[in-house]
Amino acid sequence: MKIVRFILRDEVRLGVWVNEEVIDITEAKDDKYQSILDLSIDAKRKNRSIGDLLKEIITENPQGLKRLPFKNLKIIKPIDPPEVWGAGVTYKRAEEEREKETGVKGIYSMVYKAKRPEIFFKATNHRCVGPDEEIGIRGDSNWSVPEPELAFVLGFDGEIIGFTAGNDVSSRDIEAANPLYLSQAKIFEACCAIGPSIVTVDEVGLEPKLNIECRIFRNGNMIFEGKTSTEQMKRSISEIREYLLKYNPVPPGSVCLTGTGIIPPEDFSLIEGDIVEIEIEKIGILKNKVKLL
Ligand code: DO4
Ligand code: MG
Repeated sequence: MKIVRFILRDEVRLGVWVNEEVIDITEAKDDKYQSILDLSIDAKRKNRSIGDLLKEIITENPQGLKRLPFKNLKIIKPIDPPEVWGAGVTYKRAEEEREKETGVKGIYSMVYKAKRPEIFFKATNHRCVGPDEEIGIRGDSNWSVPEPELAFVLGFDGEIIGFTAGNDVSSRDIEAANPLYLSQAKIFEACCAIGPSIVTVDEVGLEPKLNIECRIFRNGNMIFEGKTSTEQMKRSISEIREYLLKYNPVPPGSVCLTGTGIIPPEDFSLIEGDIVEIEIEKIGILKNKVKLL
């Protein structure tokens, strides 16, 4: 099942996205379902998966739930993540390209091969945007890139409750100038996009094998297209989750991006007005316009 949030009459609503429609499940509970976390609490209480709970909600209320056309809805971030984290150099291509492009020798290969993955703090909710909102590129960078990544969503007790698509927008020249500048290359206004949906674990499992595509448009023309699959990832999701949570309490609803396997050519940089589309199978298309900060 795919869970989305949308705005209706100035109110945030929770829905299940099925084909071209969204089934509004907000009122299926007296005190309202507002996020996947509410569903995860009920699912746990009833000893079911979130997917089974959703099936039950939909079949028990066949007439009572409104069905709305997806294309007419203002879809927002599928969750407000208190924290967003990122894993890095999880694909061979990321190791090779970063070694080549940044001129910083050794560290990317070392982390690619090491037992401990690279995990970094990426964003807070207020730095994170949803579908059709603007992503930022830094005014003090001349080399900004999108990083299309599968992201997992944490529930209570550190369990993974679903997956979404993420854009780990990064300033490659700041990272290349000195690896100690990584936080500045990664964390800034609107540096992260997530959405459009959260696909539940019962639909894709805990180690999803999903195709990822990225398209970049400038003045209506596609100027970059890249593809990968999470099958190319060297690290497992459980490994990334394990290291993320080691001695580190991460609040429920937080999101972790799992690294990029799509890297635009070295001479490519995002500019204001570009449109970035990230499509992940079973999750949908995350589309954002670029804003120069
Ligand atoms: O090592 C720097 C960041 C890596 C990263 O964000 C990625 O591989 O996706
Ligand atoms: Mg990344």
